[in-house]
Amino acid sequence: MTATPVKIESVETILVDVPTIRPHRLSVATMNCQTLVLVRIRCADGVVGVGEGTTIGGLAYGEESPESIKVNIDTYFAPLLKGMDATRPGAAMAKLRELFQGNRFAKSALETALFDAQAQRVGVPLSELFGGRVRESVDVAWTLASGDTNRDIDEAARVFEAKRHRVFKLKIGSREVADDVAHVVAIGKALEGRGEVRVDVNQAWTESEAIWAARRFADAGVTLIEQPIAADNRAGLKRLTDLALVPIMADEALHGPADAFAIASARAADVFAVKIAQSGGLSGAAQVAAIASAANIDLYGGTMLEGAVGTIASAQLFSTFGELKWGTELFGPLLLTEEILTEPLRYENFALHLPQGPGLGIALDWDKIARLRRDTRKGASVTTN
Ligand code: MUC
Ligand code: MG
Repeated sequence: MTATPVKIESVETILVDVPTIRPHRLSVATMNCQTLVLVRIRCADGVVGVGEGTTIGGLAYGEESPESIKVNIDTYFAPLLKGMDATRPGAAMAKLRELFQGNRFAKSALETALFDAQAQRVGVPLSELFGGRVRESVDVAWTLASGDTNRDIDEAARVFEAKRHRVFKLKIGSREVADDVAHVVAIGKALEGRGEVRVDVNQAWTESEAIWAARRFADAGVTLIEQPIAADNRAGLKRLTDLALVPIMADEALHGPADAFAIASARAADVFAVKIAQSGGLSGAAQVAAIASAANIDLYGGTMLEGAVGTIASAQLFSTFGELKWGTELFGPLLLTEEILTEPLRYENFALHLPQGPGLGIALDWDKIARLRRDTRKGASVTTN
């Protein structure tokens, strides 16, 4: 039996600027504000699906900016999608991939909205369209990125006491390597017995700097090093992985299934940071996870610091992975000063708990979003280094 087709009536893209709770310092940018890129797809049967295609630091992190995501969806994707069958997200996405190059974040936002709508239509949580849940919650790490060692220690102690996070990812790479190492070692000592310390260098180091630091991190008990060197230096990442000082995680090097296959074939990482946006959507991310699993590479559920929509979409997918050894970092909404849901996501006992409702299982506060959206408010700015 085939489903009765339902036309896609409209595709709307909304930029929402939300200040962060503190400056979030990465080696590539300092964020004082996050711009959420929300997509709303209305279908002829009255079902409305939402998605998110948020990035970090404007154009500092990825090839798409919030503005380019919006303009490309409005100009190219939306006119093509209008009139297509909303009950066939796979067919709609195949057409978009055939006609439009790149634009992984835009595609991810649209695919999420299509799957949200379809899951609502059939009355199941989105996770059920990806094989069903293996877990009802995902562990959530917190990123320490204030740029100040003591402030980071206080922040970690606070969220640990509140039973929110016990894994800490330290953003480094913008200072001298020796200063970064001292910062990490100091935080590791202060948190001993109260949390695990990992680092994310966001590509900032040379290979020799990474080897020097990895030796010290191994002694200091750091459990994971994320993307220490340039994304395109796959051979270097393999050499670091082969050194086996501290497990190496690929992040920026991983732009979907083709990269996953190449990195897995070369065994150039121990862990994959799977991100729905970087993978071009939920199904691309599911393929990345399948490749990792076939290659005995561990999984970590990554984020582009999305707000509630992208975060819960990611959680829905990550809940279906057979293994998720390194947990997730789906804390994006907790970094923001404004709540855009009528009921916030549930962070408890060091984990994000998945909702039971159909689709994404969330309800957006559209009045609040109307007040925050960029076209009704003065634009907030991103400071790059
Ligand atoms: C990244 O590089 O992993 C994830 C957490 C965070 O603070 O930044 C992001 C991006
Ligand atoms: Mg990273």
